[in-house]
Amino acid sequence: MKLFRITLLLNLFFFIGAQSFAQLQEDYSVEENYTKMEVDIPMRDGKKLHTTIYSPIDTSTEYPILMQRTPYSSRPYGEDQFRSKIGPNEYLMQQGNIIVYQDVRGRWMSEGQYDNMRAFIPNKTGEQFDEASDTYDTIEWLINNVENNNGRVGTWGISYPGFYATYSLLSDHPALKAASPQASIGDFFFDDFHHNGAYLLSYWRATALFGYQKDGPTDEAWYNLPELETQDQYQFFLDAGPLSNLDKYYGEDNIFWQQLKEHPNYDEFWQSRGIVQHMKNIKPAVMIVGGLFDAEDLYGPFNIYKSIEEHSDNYNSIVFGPWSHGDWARNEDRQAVGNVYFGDNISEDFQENYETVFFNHFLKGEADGNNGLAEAHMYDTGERKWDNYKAWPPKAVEKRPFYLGENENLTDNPSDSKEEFISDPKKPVSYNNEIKMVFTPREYMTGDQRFAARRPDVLVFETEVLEEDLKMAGPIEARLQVATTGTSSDWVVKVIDVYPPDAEDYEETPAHLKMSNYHMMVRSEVMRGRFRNGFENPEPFEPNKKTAVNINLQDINHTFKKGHKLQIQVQSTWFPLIDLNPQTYVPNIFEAEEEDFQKQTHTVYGDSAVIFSVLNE
Ligand code: PG9
Repeated sequence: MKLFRITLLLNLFFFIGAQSFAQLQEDYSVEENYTKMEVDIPMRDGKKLHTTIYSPIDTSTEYPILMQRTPYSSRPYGEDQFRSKIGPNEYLMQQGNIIVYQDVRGRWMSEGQYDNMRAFIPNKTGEQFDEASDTYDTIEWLINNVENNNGRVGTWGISYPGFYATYSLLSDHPALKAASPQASIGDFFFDDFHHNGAYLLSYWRATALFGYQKDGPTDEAWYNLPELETQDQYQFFLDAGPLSNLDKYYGEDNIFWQQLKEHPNYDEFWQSRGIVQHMKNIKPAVMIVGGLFDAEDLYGPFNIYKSIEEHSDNYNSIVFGPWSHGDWARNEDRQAVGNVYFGDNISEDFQENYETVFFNHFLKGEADGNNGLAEAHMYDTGERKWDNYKAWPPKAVEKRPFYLGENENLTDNPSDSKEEFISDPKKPVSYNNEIKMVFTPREYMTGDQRFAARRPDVLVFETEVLEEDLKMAGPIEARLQVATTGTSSDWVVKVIDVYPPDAEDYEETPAHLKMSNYHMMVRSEVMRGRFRNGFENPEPFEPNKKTAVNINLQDINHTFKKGHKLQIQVQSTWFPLIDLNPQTYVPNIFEAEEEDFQKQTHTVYGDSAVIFSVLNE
């Protein structure tokens, strides 16, 4: 009984503790509340990694260590230079934690050679290293050299830093008690630079960030993004023609550009750099975070969570909100993605009542998993409210096929109808309806798809106006039956929520647009057809032969409201989000010639289906 009372009091203390920070101190200063130290920590092979340590000035108690390892720099450098905000969020910053940032091997002020998505080496010996051993060696040094630490370490990071947080789970350091990989890259063949084998041309400029090796520790950027003659991204890449014409911007010294060109298939180069397949027997507590409209890393968060769930019995949880890449770490009052508004203070609520509770529980508290948080905290992006599930995907779903029927209807049964369109690489379907040059794509994830629906080379299938809510929770599986007059083709499936005619505009709705009849993208994905039977060994199509092409679209948690319509669009170009498929089979599209790019006629048959996970509440 006594233990129960103590536990109750402790939980009450943390509940009060958390509430006492409900009001953040507006004028909080990192410099007035933290000291800063910069050290070069030696790894087992002797290379030193530059590490910045912020420690609370109040030394009356001990603190856990919260660490982020990053390729994007732990600046500002200099022990008298302070970040304005540190840590995963301002609640954890103001409550007091030891916050550590480290430049990963080969980046910025750290020594060594950089390797994109460095491959994990199981059973390392001697001086063999990877990001797991670098994490282990760093934690070992911190625990033994940083004053006032309580012996518990957490890691966090968004995107590439999220990848290193995921990697930290493989360090096997006993002090690592919690990790929150957020929008973690899982595999560059399915996140960021490729989707199902299609190269994301929209990432081409970002190749500069990761392609060049620096000579030694530096606090100045050693790379530049290519300066282009236009801000019209569609026209720039259309005029550029075959990918080989882009070589003039990146020389042999851009190692990553060479790697992209030399490895068009899912070969050992990419497979060895994926992290998902290593997520087994994980021990630290994990909270995976992602954005349901994250254009960069969706494959990673969902598949890392599912792999841990399948292969480990640790505390493993998932949070997906109505966010674009990294929105949950910002403090916008109104949460919107592109033209679509979802609600107020959604990120701050997550930071205070989820992220802070997770880390406090495992790094300062009981660490028994009884923290009141859900296994799966998933935002319904149609209903605009949070759902808490005991499992993700939820068990109570029915796999319901919607067939691509005649007269552009979604039907409950297959038909022997078929729809044809001409796919012309010289006039590809744009992936968005904007004219600008982007570093990486973002707004299209909720973008209006009416501009595409009105093109003859985009097939549109939709339900009648829904007479009741239709809730989808989980993955979407497109099972297409197609043909082409060519020998190569890409297939894009887009899932769209068609708003009613009386839908109201949001503050975010631009003057040229009306939310009336808005065709909101909910989920989309491409399959480079040559990989339809496997990503390692591409295969041509046989002209005019009916062929199965399956596409797994990432999970959703979305209610198509009564009065809305569910719409599916199918197309074969998506430019310049992805590169152009010549539609003539060539061994490597990075080496395709101008004459390989041919207009072809594609066919979609009426026994094609998109299978949704319909939640029967
Ligand atoms: N995953 C994101 C990214 C990787 C590579 C190039 C551009 C973006 C990120 O780390 O933000």
